[in-house]
Amino acid sequence: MALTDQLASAIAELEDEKVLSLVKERLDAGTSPLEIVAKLQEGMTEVGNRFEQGEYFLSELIMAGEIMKDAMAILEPHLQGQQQEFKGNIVIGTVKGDVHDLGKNIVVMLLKGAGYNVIDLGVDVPAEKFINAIKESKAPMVGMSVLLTGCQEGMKDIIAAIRAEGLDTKIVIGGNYVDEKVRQYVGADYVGTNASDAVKIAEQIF
Ligand code: B12
Repeated sequence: MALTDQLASAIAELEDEKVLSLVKERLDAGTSPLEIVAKLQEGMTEVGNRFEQGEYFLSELIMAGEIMKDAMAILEPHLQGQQQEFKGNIVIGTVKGDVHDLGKNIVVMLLKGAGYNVIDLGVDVPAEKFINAIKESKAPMVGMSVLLTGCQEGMKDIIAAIRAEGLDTKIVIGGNYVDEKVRQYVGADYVGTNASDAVKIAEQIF
């Protein structure tokens, strides 16, 4: 896929300095931070494609991840709002076996910005950890991030374990490949493919 956007292509080419200066430039020009995130995500998808085709190796994946982290550090203050009072608790984590967290962290930032108290369990999160956090916080919503297709079965098991506890919480899955079909298969209540979906879904739940 040919990338037409300069920022998307800079991250795909792993041009760290160019990425950071373009992010700053666009913020200064008034581009919405979410639009900038979408371009970064587009570039990261291309990094993934190149990795799949054997053009990039693990070192390039790691490098792309580092560039993305630096770009997010610039964007973070612009993504978080000035909410004073919490609208409620949300538990979130990347499912067991999966350590991808850049996307999840953006979701966390946006939810915080929208006024929720987010309990972030980190990555590689097993069922018990989700269950304990939901019990403790009585969170009406739990978010699960997944990027590895191999972790789908594990996610299904985590959801079944939460349901078996009879907890009154809505389960929202999200990640790069999930869709309605995956949602039905794993037994989640909602599915989202970008960070603003998470906020829209939260508005419906709360
Ligand atoms: C960077 C990266 C890494 C980094 C991660 C660094 C980090 N701290 O996260 C590192 C180098 C560690 C890594 C490792 C691996 N990776 Co990797 N990685 C990627 C890459 C290139 C980008 C991911 C990313 O950060 N995207 C940018 C963010 C902003 O987007 P996002 O994650 O999709 O998140 C957005 C949405 O999905 C959504 N979202 C995310 N979570 C949630 C949750 C909720 C509730 C909601 C509503 C929404 C939501 O909102 C976010 C913001 O809009 C992807 C390619 C791709 N197409 O995704 C491969 C990719 C995910 N990796 C892949 C693979 C194979 C691996 C490894 C197995 C490689 C290896 N041989 O070791 C390991 C696995 C490690 C593990 N156990 O998890 C494959 C997975 C293939 C598959 N079918 O499962 C991909 C798809 C690459 C590819 N095309 O082959 N990876």
